[in-house]
Amino acid sequence: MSKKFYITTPIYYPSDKLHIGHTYCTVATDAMARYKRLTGCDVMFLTGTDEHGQKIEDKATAAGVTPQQFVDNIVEGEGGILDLWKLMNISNDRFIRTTDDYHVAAIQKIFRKMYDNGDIYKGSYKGKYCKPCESFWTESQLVDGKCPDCGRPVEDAEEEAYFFRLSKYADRVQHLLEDTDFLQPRSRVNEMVNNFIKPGLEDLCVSRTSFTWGVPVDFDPGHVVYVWVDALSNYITALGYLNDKYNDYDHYWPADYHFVGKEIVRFHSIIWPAMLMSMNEPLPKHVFGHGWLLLDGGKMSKSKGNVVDPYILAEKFGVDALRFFLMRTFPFGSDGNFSNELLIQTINTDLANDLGNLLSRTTAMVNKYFGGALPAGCKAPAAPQDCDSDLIAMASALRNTYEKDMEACAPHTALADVFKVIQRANKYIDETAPWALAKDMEANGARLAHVLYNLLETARICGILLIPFMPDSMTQLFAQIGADEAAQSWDSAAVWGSLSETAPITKGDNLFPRIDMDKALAELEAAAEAARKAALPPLEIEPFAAENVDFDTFCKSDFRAVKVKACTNVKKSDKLLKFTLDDGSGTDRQILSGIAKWYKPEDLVGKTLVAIINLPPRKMMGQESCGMLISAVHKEKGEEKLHLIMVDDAIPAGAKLC
Ligand code: ME8
Repeated sequence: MSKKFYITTPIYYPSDKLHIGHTYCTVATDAMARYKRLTGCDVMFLTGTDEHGQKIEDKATAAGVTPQQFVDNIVEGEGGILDLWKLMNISNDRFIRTTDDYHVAAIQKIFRKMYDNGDIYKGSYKGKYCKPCESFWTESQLVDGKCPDCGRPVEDAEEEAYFFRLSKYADRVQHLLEDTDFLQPRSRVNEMVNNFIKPGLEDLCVSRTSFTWGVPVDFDPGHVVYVWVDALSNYITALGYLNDKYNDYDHYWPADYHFVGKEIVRFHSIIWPAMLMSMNEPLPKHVFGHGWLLLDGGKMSKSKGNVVDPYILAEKFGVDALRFFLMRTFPFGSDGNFSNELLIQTINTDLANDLGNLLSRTTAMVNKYFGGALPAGCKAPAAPQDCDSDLIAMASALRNTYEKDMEACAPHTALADVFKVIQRANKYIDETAPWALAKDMEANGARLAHVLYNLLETARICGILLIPFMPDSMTQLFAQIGADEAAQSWDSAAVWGSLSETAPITKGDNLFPRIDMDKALAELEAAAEAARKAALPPLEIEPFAAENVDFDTFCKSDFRAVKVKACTNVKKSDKLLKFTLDDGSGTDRQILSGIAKWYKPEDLVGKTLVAIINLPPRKMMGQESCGMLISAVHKEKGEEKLHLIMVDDAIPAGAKLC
């Protein structure tokens, strides 16, 4: 019976379209799943979407649709998550949505099970809440008073809530992290133990009453289940745990690997095992926390506006080249800086130059010198030379090192090893100079055939090991070198000489044409600009002022950077927000601004804004306003829209704008 292998990606928030950073983890999981299938494992590869929570509810409200309509569009709509995974050739066996009925019902049973086991109890929650991350934090966990994950301001929150006895499992979880290879890479263990377990693991708030878009607690329907309890459980509900939709929990669980980004390692390596301990279920074997793809040194995120669109890149460079780049370039456990230049450089060097050239030169020579098939007997040379045995030894040993790398979740190292052999093969062409041998076919024909056979065989072995990364391109490679099914198998990758001596060779298109860097960069910039413009709503701009203002008059206006210390709604006004501002003077400044329609007060705390401060104070709704906050204003479908001008947080309060 074949060995089973269960691997998962995180389930993605359908709050925005996905970017290349999200694609990174799914491609890595796909490569691993394909590798395991290649080796003969019975693989279950799960991905999906994490659709509940306040963030989604808020976004849906802003978009004027129901939360379900909102997530349906991002998951199933054109250019949505399902389309993206299809485009990227993701071979998941199952796809779970946390709004699926079977999952919702199973979550209610899971919650009740932990409650019945005495691990969930009712209490009242007071704490610091980060809305975008949907995470509660203790004072000591905050960094500079802000959310330790995303750096945004947190707010005080108190509500009646259910709690999970996470503290009860602290010792067992610490042992799991420190004394086993559960959490990888090893470097992540200290961070978890020192930052979260040693300071004292507190019980976890696992229900909410402040919004409704979630799984209701069936025995207390005013509460919805905390989104992370709902989300983490997907890994077992998708196998049929406490539901009848699927029936392979006993077969596939425990998971072999959860691949997750580093910022959600905490949930997967502390909360998730504790939940499973509470339910008396086996623990996953490994959690691997990969790094982030960075852009300009920071994490890509829609709110920062620095995302890279995988659709544009895949269309321009091909899906396989993009998949390859992601896996080849960035060590899986570390952060890596994404750039279009690096992408093009990698494609040109590894794919066009090294692999593409090896294949096109070799197949062209077999066609030119032997009419498309080598003669029988070419495998065994009359007089082997050092360079032959060197190449053969390297290629024959490759599968073993590659296997070790892949088993250690180091796809970047596995690919580096494959490309060392490809580079060796290209050097072998220079050393053996087939074109010189071809000048005297009578004397050198057998030697030439042997040289070309060695090259084809090297391409075949490398091709097999590249299947998990570039499946479609490798099908083309095998067609060009005439490798039959047996010669494409995992087993045959360890057996030198598996390619038939007389395999029919076709010279096809270069699998990876060279890319003109400057031209491609300009085209990408134009495509990104077009996408940015298309995403903007049609604007109606205010007419420009006809009259000039004289310079001295303008200079009298005192514009300053101000930091929002507090912001609240003004009673009985649906227009006004009251700001307490740091203007650098040491005394708080109060300004009232009519922007309540466009902003929630809590979202503005901590932001750096621009104010004109030398206007005469005036009273609004009985409160004094000393200055005015500057906004950009335009009309959208006839309706006025205001955007507060926010500037770099590095600008100190009180800095003068001139
Ligand atoms: O976290 N580089 O969903 P999500 C690398 N719903 N990986 C990145 C990345 C980047 N720039 N940006 C995002 C969630 N990711 C939860 C998961 S699992 C039970 C629930 C990765 O859509 C990120 O690290 O915000 C995470 O692993 C994944 O994309 C999904 O992020």
